[in-house]
Amino acid sequence: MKIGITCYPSLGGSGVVATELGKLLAERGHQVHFITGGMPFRLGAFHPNIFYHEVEVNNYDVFKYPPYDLTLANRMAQVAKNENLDLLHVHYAVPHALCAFLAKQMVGDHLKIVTTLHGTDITVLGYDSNLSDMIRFGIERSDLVTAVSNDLIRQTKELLHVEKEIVPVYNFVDKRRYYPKEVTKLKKVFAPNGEKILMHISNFRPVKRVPDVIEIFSRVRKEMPSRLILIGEGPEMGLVRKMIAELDLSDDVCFLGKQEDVAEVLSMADIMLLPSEKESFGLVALEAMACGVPVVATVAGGLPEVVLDGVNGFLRPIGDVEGMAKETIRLLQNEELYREFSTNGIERSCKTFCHETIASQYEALYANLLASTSD
Ligand code: GMT
Repeated sequence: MKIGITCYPSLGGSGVVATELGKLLAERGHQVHFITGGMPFRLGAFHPNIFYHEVEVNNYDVFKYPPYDLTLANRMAQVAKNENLDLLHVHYAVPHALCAFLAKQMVGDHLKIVTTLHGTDITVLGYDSNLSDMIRFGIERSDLVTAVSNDLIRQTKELLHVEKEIVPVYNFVDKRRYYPKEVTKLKKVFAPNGEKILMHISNFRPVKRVPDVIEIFSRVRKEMPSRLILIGEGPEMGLVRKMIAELDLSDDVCFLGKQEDVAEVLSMADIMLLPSEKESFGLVALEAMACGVPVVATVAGGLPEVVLDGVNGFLRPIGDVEGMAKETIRLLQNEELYREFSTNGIERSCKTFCHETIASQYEALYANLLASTSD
């Protein structure tokens, strides 16, 4: 198949999933064309089946708002025509589903549109009355729509009153890269006296509730020597730094900024903290599980479909920092329980979220779509 993929290329779970999927499809012999506003950050090494088409937005003085959407639609249509694409798989509904629809109008009905909903495209932007009708339209005009969790499907139907079938396809982790790595030396750098390492990775947006991470850490640190590693960057960083200074935690918190390859760094963690307010899936929780790290998180969105409470992590209500700190301490003080959770997480990541299984699922959906429309 010849597949066009569009996603946000910078940091973010949807971009990671789109890029990793593209690489897997290329490995399976499909021709994959990334049509994006920049080089997807996890694209990595050259592959003969992978092509990159940059969307270059015109910043002409007349434009108050540079026309990303129109330029993208135009580029999609160009690539679809020149490369004879079978389908465009767009990740994140806004504006990508609409751009794909426009490109299809330009190219013809033979070009199929697959849209994957990732989370905030529905759970945040779906509440904006300036966008909601457009999001519903984009979903309904896609030939196939998938979402990364059952909870996201439920929310999409409830919020936007979408009638169209939405197929659940979970995110995945590539177990050839994500497994518990030997990091004894590296761990000594961050926790020289055998301190426990708590970790949080996100885009530091308000929905991630990073201040709760700090609250949890400050409670855990009172009970046992521990360190907190924060990975990522975003709008709440200033607030987070201030809070860390005020609580006098600076000596025990380490900021690693944006990291491209987190597989190694994850293996250093003893616990992954994800106290989000909204989380359609929680890719970072899955990546942590694959590296043998138990997750302490909230009962938000699709997280309970990834992290099983009392099996490979603990889930507590949103904002329950006391409860999450208590469960973190319980796990860190009980070696047997910790080992069990760690093993359960690895097993679950390999079985339910295996990269091979999910890539086959997408492949089958594409093939059915193309077969059903060519009859
Ligand atoms: O986490 C974010 O805010 C980024 C966002 C994105 O679009 O990259 O993540 C969403 O998609 C990820 C990949 O499917 C999911 O793992 C995240 O749970 C989801 N984020 C939210 O729902 C807040």
